[in-house]
Amino acid sequence: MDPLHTLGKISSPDQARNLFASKLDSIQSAKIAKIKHPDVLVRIANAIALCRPSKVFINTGSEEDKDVIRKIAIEKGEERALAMAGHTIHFDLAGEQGRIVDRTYYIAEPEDLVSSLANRMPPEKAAKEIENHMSGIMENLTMIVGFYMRGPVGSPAANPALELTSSAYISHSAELLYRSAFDDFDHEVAQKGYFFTNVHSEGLNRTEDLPHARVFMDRKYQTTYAWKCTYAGNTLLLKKGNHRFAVDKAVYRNRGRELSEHMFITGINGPGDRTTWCAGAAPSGCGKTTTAMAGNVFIGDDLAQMWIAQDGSIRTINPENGIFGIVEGVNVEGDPLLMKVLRQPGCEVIWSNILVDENFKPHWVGNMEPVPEKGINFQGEWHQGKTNDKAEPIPISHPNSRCTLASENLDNYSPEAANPEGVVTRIFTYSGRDADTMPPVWVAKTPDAGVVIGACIVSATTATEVGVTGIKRAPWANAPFIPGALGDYMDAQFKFFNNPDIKEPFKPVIAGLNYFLTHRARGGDSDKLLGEKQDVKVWLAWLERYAHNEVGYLSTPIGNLPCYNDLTELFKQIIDKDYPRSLYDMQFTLYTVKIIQRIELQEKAYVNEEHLPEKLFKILAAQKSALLDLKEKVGDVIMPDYFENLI
Ligand code: SPV
Ligand code: MN
Repeated sequence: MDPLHTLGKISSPDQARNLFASKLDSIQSAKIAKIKHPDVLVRIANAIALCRPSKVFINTGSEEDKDVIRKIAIEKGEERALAMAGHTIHFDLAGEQGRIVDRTYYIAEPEDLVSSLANRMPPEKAAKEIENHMSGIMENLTMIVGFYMRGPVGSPAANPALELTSSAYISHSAELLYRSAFDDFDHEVAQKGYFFTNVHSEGLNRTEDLPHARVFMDRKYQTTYAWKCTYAGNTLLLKKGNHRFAVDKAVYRNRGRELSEHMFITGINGPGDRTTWCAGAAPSGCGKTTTAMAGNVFIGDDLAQMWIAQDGSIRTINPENGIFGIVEGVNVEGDPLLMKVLRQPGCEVIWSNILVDENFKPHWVGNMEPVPEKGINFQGEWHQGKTNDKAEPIPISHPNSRCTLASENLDNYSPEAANPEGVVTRIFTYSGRDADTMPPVWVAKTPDAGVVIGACIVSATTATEVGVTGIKRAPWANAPFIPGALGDYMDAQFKFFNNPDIKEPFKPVIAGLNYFLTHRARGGDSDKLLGEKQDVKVWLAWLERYAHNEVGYLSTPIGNLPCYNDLTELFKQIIDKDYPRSLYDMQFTLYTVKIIQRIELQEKAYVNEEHLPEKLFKILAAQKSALLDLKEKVGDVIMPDYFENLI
């Protein structure tokens, strides 16, 4: 049962055209007349019939249309102009500063296997909810209809998607983050045989409606519904809503041949003219944008879709072409190129949930700039020293405040981002927020061990989900977006990275990264990080050399670690820094008891999952037993020189 069709009751392109004739003015009618695919017309018409907008605007992605959208956003008050030309601010309600996981559901039949992390609702009940909340929700509002490709037009991994929303802010964001593809849409849908549909309305955009806000995702009909909310993670479902459908496609339709990941894509320059491409996963709010920008050439900071090409290489595309990035901690030291876009004139930026001062300039936590006395932020009026009802200081910006911009503004944006054939990707990294256990970088000895690194990411929780705190497991940093059983997803990872179609010299290098180790975890007495933000450039450079067999390594039970001499050379060459042996020893000493505890945490948690490949437990057991042997032989704490002496 397809709720959109059931509620909209439009079944044929003729019925759809009749509805357009009664709802659209002559200019919009002329635009929609160019779209011929019957399924696309019927889908749009059903959304109109359900939401009953007072006007419909067809967005062709032209400069003229984009201007109209920008103007509506300002007129409605969804965005306000800032001092810098092209910059605007959008505030979400104070109670909706992240994804509303508790109000997010998959529409699923009782027999469907759905992620154990997610809420679910049967189609009939979901249709009732949609009917109750979305019928007529766009009365007095304009529905903006956008046609997008998630990925370069013509790419085997790209997916067509409709974004139907009454929010000009969401439509404006979609224009910055995705490829508007009005002219190619019919053809792409005909080629692929499917498209995704997203229907959203902010309704009256009131705090009192937030308890009734919902996000629904229908995997069968590849349609999302969102109402009474505005945060882009809940409403711009082209992003994580459609990412979930792309995960389904990889896991259930193209298992072993395709992946859809919560990963950045960045190019690392090596000796000569070489660029080696790297895709890396990190949970939301763990510095993924910063790591992405630490490469030499940038493709994406959030999502990656990959497949195995005819030549035996793994190719990757970014379904997006913009950044919806967390701004907390973004500053000239760590993120000079991003700061240029944010602080120098000439770029279009939508800010959200930061502080705007009386000169209409945006400010945020961790920007290393002077803090203004007062302004307006995510919770309303703000002044220095302001506290909340629990007497806690209110920060100038919310930890999940964001900037939205098109990647073409970035000096290091690669033209390869537009290549439908994707980039040949050799390196895959997995990182979390791990203060006390794993070293800054380690490489899996086999593809299977690499899959297990992804399965075992742990992270302190971050501000991207409303109401979640503490430490949690973050499998592949993708778990919130895996619609089916985690075991099916894991099986797809094993099958992909072991696929015999991947040929030399394209075999993947799969690594763990962790730059959140603290002094305290290594015998010190502060929670300061070991090393600095920019060191990540060195870890990436070392992986780049490793991928080309240009460095040696220490072989340990958790994987291969860098040798001290290679790192000293790279620290000097890449960031002009001395790298003391004492720091190396702190970073790369293995604390066997801690690592074993970490393995046991994973074993305990995974035992309860359905469909789980046995391989995971075998690999974890083998690592554990090797660590126990070492502990027996050498002791709990194993310094790198132990492994150096084995070479
Ligand atoms: C994330 O939280 O991982 C994001 C933003 O990239 S959201 O759209 O909320 O998913
Ligand atoms: Mn993300």
